[in-house]
Amino acid sequence: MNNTTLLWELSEGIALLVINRPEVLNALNGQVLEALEAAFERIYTDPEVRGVILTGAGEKAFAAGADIAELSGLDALRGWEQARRGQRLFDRIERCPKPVVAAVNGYALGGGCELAMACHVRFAADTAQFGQPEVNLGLIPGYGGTQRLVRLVGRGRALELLLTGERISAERAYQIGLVNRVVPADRLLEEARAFLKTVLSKGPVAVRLLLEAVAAADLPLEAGLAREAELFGLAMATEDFREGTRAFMEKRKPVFRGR
Ligand code: DAK
Repeated sequence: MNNTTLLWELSEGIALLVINRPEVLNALNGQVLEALEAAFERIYTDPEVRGVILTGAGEKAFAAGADIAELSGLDALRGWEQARRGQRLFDRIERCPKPVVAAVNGYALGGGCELAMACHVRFAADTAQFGQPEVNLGLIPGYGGTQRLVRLVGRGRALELLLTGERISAERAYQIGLVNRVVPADRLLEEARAFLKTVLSKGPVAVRLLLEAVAAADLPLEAGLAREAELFGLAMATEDFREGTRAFMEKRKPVFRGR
């Protein structure tokens, strides 16, 4: 399913999605968003896809934000519509039943940083830079940045980034909890793949239930705990759980079947 603005490669159950507009630092225009919508439609439904890596083409950028040329032509109503559409897409990425890793290979600014934050985990090249520079354009984030950044790094640090629009290094992003790992740029995809392979070696149903349970961490604690208990009960009803416990007692590796 190759589209020139979003490249797709499936290997060993891992879909590698590459935002492909390097001439404008992979700025997110309507075409990229549309291609991402189609890609996640497939990711949700295709059993061959078990995990996802999202990255940007070239060495400079993951995505340097929304396409400013396209953005400048929007009126209030179109802006609101686009915000809701983008938020739905980013929400779909965050709620994806298969693990999604952002491999941040360069600038992740504005909408690019928001896109990375919608992924389940973020690996950054040591050359990557992060920021929410919307304020420099007289804007505020419109793809969930004010909400996800606060949840990831805390209100004070989020406000520092949002109010100044300043860019921070991968190392600083790691210190404040914005990224999970910083790795040498030439090892980024390898490390993201190795992480996903580890996850994919676990019980597939448990992985899916974990993603669902952690998504409930946005609910009030009591509701989140109730969701955890339901999903825990569901896990106990699976063949994978019986196989996992039996394999432990028989001192062998489990063979999970995903049911
Ligand atoms: N959009 C369009 N083109 C971009 C771009 C962008 N975001 N970022 C870079 N480019 C283009 C440049 O214009 C340049 O094109 P040419 O001049 O070669 O034709 C080319 O990419 C290379 O960029 P530079 O020459 O500037 O490269 P440098 O290495 O010198 O600088 C930089 C790299 C990342 C520091 C710089 O390019 C830069 O500051 N870029 C803009 C960063 C930024 O402000 N991003 C936008 C943040 S605001 C919405 C929801 C969300 C959003 C918007 C709407 N709705 C719901 C409607 C999100 C908004 C944002 O993301």
